[in-house]
Amino acid sequence: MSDDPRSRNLTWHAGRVTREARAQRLGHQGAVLWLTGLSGSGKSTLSRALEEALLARGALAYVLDGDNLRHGLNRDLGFSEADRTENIRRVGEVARLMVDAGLICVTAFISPYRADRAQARALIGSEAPFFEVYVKTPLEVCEQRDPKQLYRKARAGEIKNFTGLDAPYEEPENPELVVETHLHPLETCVAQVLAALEARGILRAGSPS
Ligand code: ADX
Repeated sequence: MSDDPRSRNLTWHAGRVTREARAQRLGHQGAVLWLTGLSGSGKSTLSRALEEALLARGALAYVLDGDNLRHGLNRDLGFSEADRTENIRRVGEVARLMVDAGLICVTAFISPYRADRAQARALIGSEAPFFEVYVKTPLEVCEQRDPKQLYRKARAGEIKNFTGLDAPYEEPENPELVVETHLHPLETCVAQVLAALEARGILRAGSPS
C-alpha cells in the first residue's frame, strides 16, 4: 500500500479550534515529556508523580505508559527490534494527538533505540516542545529492584531479548535532562523536571504547587 495519503483518497481536515485557543483555555501549551530508560529505572513511578504534580499546578497532563499501552493499542507487538520501533512510532503519533489537544503528554517507554526517539522528536518537535528525560538508573540497580521479577526470568533464559541483557539500550546523547532516581528521592526528581520545564518556558514559574 502506498504511503502517500493522496493516492489513498484521503484528505486532511483541519479543525476550527486553533492551538492558541486551546492553550488559552488550558493556560499552557502542549508538550511531550519523553522519559526513556531501562526497565525498572523508575520511568512509570516518575511519570505518575509528574502527572500528579503538573495537575496540582493546574496543567493538564496525561501519562502514556509502556506496560499499559501494551495491554491495548499495542497488544499485537512483542519485543523484537521491529516491534519496539513500531511501538514507539505509535506512541509518537498518539503523543502528537495529545499535544494537538493541548495536553502535556508524559511518555514512559524504554524506547531503547536512538533512531526511534529521534523520529518521535522530529514528529512532535515541529509542533511543540519535545523534552527528553533520561532516567539514568544503572543496570545493576534496576536488576536489584526487579519489581516484576523480569530480570530474574531473563537471566534464567525464560525471557529473550531483554533490554540491558541480550537486547540493546542506546543511551541518549543529548537529552534535555538526566534524572538519577537511585541518587535522589522521588520528590527531588519531580522538582528537577518541573524546574527544567519552567526554565524552558513550558511551565509558568510560580504557578500554584
Ligand atoms: S519498548 O522497548 O518497546 O520501549 P516498553 O516500554 O513498551 O518497551 O515495554 C517495556 C516493559 O515490558 C518492561 O517494563 C517490562 O515490564 C516488559 N517487558 C517484557 N518483555 C520485555 C523485554 N524483552 N525487554 C524489555 N521489557 C520487557
